[in-house]
Amino acid sequence: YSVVISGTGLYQPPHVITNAELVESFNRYVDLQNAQHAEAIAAGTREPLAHSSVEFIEKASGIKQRYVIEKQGVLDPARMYPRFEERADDQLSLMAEIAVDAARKALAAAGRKAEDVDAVFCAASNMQRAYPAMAVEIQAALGAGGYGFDMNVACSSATFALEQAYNAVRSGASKCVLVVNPEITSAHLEWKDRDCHFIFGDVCTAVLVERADTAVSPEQWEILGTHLATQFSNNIRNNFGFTNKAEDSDPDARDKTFRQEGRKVFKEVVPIAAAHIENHLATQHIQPTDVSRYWLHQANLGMNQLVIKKLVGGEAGAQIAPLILDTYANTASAGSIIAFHEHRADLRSGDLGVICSFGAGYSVGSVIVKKR
Ligand code: CO8
Repeated sequence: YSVVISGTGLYQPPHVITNAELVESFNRYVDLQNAQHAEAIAAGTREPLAHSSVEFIEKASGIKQRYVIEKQGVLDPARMYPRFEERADDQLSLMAEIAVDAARKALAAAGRKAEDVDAVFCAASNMQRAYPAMAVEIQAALGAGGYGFDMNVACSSATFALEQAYNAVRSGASKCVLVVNPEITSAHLEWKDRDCHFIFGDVCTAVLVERADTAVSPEQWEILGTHLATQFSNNIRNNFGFTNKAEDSDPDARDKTFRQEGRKVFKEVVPIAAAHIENHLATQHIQPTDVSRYWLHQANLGMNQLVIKKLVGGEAGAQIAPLILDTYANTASAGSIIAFHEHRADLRSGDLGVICSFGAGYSVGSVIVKKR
């Protein structure tokens, strides 16, 4: 069967943190820490913490603000992480709640009802709990049929899930698959580390994938092919996990939240991503310059400019590779899907596009689409 993306949906959290607000609270945290450890710093047994700066953040990343589900806890210099209320087992969990919101929007865009869905893939860089799977809770909350499962390939979770959806529909096993990417990055980002405190934001995206011959959506994107690759690297890592307790490890240790070697990631991932896209397009006899739009992973402005330069030459103009990271920051797996959601209305029937993610793992996933 031919397969189309028939609708997308976006949940945008209610709170914005600007770089100015972020840096102001971070610098207050630094001053408090340095005052608290003044003796050790004076004795030379402890390094003082350094201030962050808005100029650095904007120059190094292109990020200007981020959306978060909860803001006060993040900006409280005595806390520096969000404050969520624990929910009872019979209440809808937070991850499911934002996924249901994005999913309903994608269903409406595609002219579908939840009962038309026969598979739900919840793909994100972290899951709120071990089990039952988030996808099964989302399936039940929507009233969808079939089955659901969770998957995690960090920043490439969405594109990897799109390949699973594409194959399920192409083979005839499923008719209509819902992919959701609830990214609550604010709860696993290290807000106390100036090297990374500005990088991430919260969001949820949803994509509906279905058989072309029965799709009813006014706007459809045929999936021409998908291509996934991974290559192990420790340069982006988070050691939080279910064995931590048994290892008697410190739950507040630095390795239990996001950390990365940003420079190495930048250097190593750009050539991998550019070559990956080029090779994938070649299998379909498409030149990189034949593609009208690249919806790239949204981690770093300079990174996307370099990937595009390698592919088509020149700078990454907003026309060929739109940016959303200035307003959303890095939203892990959801970034390329937000770009696709917000920047496709001007394309015409027959136009080609590539959705591509790259990040932790390392992992790269590309999806070639054509507007019907
Ligand atoms: N303010 C002021 N100065 C700073 C700050 C700051 N906030 N932070 C660092 N500096 C200083 C550094 O200490 C350094 O000083 P010195 O030269 O004296 O050592 C100097 O500025 C330069 O630092 P860097 O070399 O680190 O700066 P870069 O230009 O490399 O920029 C970036 C840092 C922005 C992190 C950049 O390297 C980058 O974006 N790299 C790509 C990273 C990337 O794409 N990562 C993938 C993200 S992971 C992912 O997408 C999914 C993971 C799962 C999600 C987890 C959610 C929580």
